[in-house]
Amino acid sequence: MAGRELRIAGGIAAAAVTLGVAEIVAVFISLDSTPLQAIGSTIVDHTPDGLREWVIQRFGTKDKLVLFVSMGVVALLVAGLAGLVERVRRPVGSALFAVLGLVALIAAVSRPHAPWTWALPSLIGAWAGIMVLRTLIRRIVDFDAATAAVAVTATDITGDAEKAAAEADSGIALERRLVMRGIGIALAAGAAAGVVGRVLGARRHDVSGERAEVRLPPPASPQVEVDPAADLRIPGLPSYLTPNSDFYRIDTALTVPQVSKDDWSLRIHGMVDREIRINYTDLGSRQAIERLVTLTCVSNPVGGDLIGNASWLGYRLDELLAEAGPHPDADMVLSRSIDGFTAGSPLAALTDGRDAMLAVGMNGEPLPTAHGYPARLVVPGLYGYVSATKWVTELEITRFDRAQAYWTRRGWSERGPIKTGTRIDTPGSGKLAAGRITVAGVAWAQHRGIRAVEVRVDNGEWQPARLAAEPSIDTWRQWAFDWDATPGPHTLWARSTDGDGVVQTADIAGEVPDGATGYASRFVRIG
Ligand SMILES: Nc1nc2c(c(=O)[nH]1)N[C@H]1C(S)=C(S)[C@@H](COP(=O)(O)O)O[C@H]1N2
Ligand SMILES: [Mo]
Repeated sequence: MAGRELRIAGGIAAAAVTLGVAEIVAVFISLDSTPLQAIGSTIVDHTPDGLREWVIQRFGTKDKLVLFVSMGVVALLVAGLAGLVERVRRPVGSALFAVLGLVALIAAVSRPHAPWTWALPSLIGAWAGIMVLRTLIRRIVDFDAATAAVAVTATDITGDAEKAAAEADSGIALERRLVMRGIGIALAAGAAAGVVGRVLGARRHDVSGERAEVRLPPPASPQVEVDPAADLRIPGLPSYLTPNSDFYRIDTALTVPQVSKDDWSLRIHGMVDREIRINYTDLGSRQAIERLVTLTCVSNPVGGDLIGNASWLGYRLDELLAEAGPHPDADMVLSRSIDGFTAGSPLAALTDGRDAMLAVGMNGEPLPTAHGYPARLVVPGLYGYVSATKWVTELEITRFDRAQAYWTRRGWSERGPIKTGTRIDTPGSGKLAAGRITVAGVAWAQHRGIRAVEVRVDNGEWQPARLAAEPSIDTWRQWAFDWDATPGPHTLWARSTDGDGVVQTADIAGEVPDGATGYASRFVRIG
């Protein structure tokens, strides 16, 4: 390695120290306070809509991985550059470290609910990185000097040239070894600190232990018992209830927030007669309900899988809100999560008698941490982005003309009632043998229910599909259609009619700003 490469490696090693030290400091503060985490979350919150849509389309729920890999690549490049330009008397690389550290620090303390201590990981990390960078660069300069000395030796000394050159060479080798050892130690120490910090931090803040101990309250009758006829049991068709481990996850959180039930509380405030705060133990004195509700993401494209059905255990929101006494001129409930995400729900949707709830259980278990432990909102009939706040800590009663929620500020519609949708799950697209083929899927129009599903082959007549039982109008409904497939290419179409008798629209619309529309379709080749 020559001087240039050594400088680049030195910069990268110093960056490793910065990030590693920051991870260690963050163990005592918060997982979200590290430079990568803070900058990453800030990027998530400020990504232009077009880019966000593109990333989600290309990478789906791997978007967070893509973000971290991209940040890693940028960090490597900048660190290498910092090493390259750093000089003993002109610490340009150190200045670069300081600027980036400051950026991370500002990002960290600007996170919602972040106390000033969130500045410490970036501050101490950047300081440690600069110290290491300075030390390594000084060594590299010594190495360069030794190399230059050899050049001089080789040209100037005529006498015992070979011996002198050999001595000088071994001097260079020694300097180089010293420099490489320094770089190696810094890299290893940085990486080790990073790993140890992550593991210790995760362990210290992890709530899966206490979650496993939670005993859910018994729900009032009627307790959920799913009619077996809700499941058609057709291969390729997902089960009526979505297991927690298969349930889609969508949120802006880069790491799953770890909120202890002992620290959690829900504050109901704003346009209310009396502000109230409810903690987890207070909930125990209230009557819980258990309900089947299908959640859907507004970003679900036609045919997509950002939809899942669960039985939720929780507390009626109309009752909790009544305790605070919303003012008659209020029309919005702005729910806020521990990490600053907000959703704006129509107050009417939470108080019109539907089973809107503060959920603590999902499919018979405490909420999984990724789905909002210890408490989240579930509102039948509204897309998740306007209703389903996970790790919820606040309900602010306000007005749509006064407040804006997270996604509304980013170009999505202020209100998000779920649109009637149909999905074909089976057959998959591809080549199939002629004969009897069962076409099957799911249909949803939460809080209106599904009255009919129809299937059309190519340009033929719409024909009724058979429907599974519908245990609740707040959930999806399975359907199936037996098709005598004839050889050739075919397109299958499916559409639904909701409980009010309204057929879903054929108009094709994208997800932005308020949900995709259009019939479900599947191209197959028979023969
Ligand atoms: N705290 C928080 N809650 C959130 C979100 C979020 O980004 N942060 N996303 C919402 C969106 S867009 C959807 S679709 C649902 C998804 O809930 P799930 O991950 O449990 O399926 O959560 C909602 N609740
Ligand atoms: Mo969503």
